[in-house]
Amino acid sequence: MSALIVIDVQNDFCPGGTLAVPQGDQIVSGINASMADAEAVVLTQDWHPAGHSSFASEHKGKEPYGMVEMPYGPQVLWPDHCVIGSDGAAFHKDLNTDRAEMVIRKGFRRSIDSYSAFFENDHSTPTGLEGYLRTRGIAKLSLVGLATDFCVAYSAIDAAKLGFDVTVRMDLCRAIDLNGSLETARQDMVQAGVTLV
Ligand code: VGL
Ligand code: ZN
Repeated sequence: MSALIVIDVQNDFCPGGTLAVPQGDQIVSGINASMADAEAVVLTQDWHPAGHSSFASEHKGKEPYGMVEMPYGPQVLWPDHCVIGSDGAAFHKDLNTDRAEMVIRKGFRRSIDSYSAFFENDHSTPTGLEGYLRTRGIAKLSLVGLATDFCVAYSAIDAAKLGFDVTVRMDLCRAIDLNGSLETARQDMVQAGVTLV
């Protein structure tokens, strides 16, 4: 069985949001269309408490898109985004959420970021999505959403490492592209055995 995994199609990642991905809203209608022939649909939602440690505003003298060293490794600092319960954390108004059988929220621990839908950025704290998919007999995943080079790529690579058969629909993703991060993500996904179409 297969599933369509829709990553972080939320207001803050769309034009007008605090961490807007260029053209982030342009994939919404295509994503809705791809739900029609999906066997199962899972949505993910970036979901941070106010004062999350990935926010540049929490680090004196640091600017958004700078770097810090966290106990789990290097971490990009972001503008405040997807704060729990805020309009920015809500799904884009045109995203069809009716087909979603599961919504997985991530990044809700203040001290650790979570790009991947499977593990937090320490690469060991699970979100529970793996167990959900396996217990439903889902082995094949198609990933779409935002942002190609962060949450989509991290999710795709973790899924491939876990043994899922993973395809990323690049036409239904958009990237932040920080210092060549899109090309790096592309190479890392291919290296991990992810199919890019
Ligand atoms: C994301 C940066 C911070 C994403 C989430 O959804 O790609 N990027 N939080
Ligand atoms: Zn985030």
